[in-house]
Amino acid sequence: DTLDLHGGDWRIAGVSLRGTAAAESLNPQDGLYTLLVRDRDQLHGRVIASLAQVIAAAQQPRLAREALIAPGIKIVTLTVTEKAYGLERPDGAVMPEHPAVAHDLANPEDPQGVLGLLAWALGERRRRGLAPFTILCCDNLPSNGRLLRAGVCDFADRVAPGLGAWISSNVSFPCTMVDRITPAVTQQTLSDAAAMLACKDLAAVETEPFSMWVVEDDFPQGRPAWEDAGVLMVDDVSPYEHMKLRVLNGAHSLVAYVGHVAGHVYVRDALSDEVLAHALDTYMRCAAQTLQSVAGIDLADYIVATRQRFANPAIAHATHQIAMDGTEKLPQRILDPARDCLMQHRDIVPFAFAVAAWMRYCLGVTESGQHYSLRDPREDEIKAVLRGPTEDAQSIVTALMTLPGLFPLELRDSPVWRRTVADFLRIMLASGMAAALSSFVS
Ligand code: CS2
Repeated sequence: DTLDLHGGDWRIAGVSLRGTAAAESLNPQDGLYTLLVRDRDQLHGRVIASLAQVIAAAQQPRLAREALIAPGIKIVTLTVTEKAYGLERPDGAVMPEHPAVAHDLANPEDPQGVLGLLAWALGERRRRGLAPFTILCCDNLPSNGRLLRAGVCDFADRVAPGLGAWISSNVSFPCTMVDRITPAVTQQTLSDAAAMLACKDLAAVETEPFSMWVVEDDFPQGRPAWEDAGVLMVDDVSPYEHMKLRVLNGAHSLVAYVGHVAGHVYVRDALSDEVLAHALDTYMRCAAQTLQSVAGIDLADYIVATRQRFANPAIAHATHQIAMDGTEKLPQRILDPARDCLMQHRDIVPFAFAVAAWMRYCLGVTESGQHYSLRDPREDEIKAVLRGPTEDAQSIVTALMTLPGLFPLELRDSPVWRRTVADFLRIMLASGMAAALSSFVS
């Protein structure tokens, strides 16, 4: 949008760390791709031309490294999902056993993961006397810039003592809050784009009309005039981040677990269940009570708008897509606000319901008997602790609550929290999700 308004010479060099599909589809199309925007009864399409090239780092690691040390690179943005970083929470220490981190600690000159590549590139830029780039994390992590700063510095010090301190004082890691629902691409995406363009576009993507970007304004090497395209450039992202993670993403995870287990393939189908929609409102109102006020936003309106976005009949957003990586998502979305409510003697019931739904999901079978993969990096560990009889709610709660590092201590130690979760889980197991939802909203 900014290029469209002002022109100029900013461009994006994309790097895929693992897959090759983006490079294979985009490069033969000169980086052009269609963005389809699906509204309730309208479909808009637009060809985006901001990508200069895409590098598949797994195939061309040298090209990826060269891109990162090119003098013209001013900003490195990241959208790699929560689990790709290999960072401990909340302090951002590296997880030495994370596969990409382990590889890069052993091979710092041939890095493959996020932390390894960033540390290598910053070290190299420093050695060559090039200004460092700004690192912009766009993933749904709490205080994403701060967390990533801690991780990159920790990693850098492990491979090049002193580099961490240099990064800490010379590299900026602004925090962000990015919000736009983006379902996985399907054949429908590609055929709608082809019909609109009268030619094939193998890199089309689709999204909803809503879009919100909030970015901490700390770009020592300069940046595009994003504010002209509606980005809120602020001093402190955290009120927006909490609002989004706790209200929108928390509710999204709730719908995903309840919906997937109950057989709703898409979020919009789940929302057509009135009791579920009501439960969702109750959940969001409770989560909103844990927030400070957010400049320019009426939280009641935000809740209504969020529900309407989820219900958008044109968006086929799979509950299983959102349900994945629960152990990475639960803390910032559901467990942190639950802990806050517990400590402040507020209502914990909606959070306990959401956690019970996640635990029910962890059993790996829908109510109609279909087995599925949890799509969680800790899937094996979850299966191992759940081995044995899974009819007993209390033992499931105990097993999952004691997964190392997942639940805050305050929740682990709270009999009332454990009991409330187990009570909902018991209803889910004995009488089903619909009965549990009714009991929650009654
Ligand atoms: C979703 C998010 O998949 C998920 O976990 O909750 O990707 C969500 O769609 C985005 O954060 C919306 O901005």
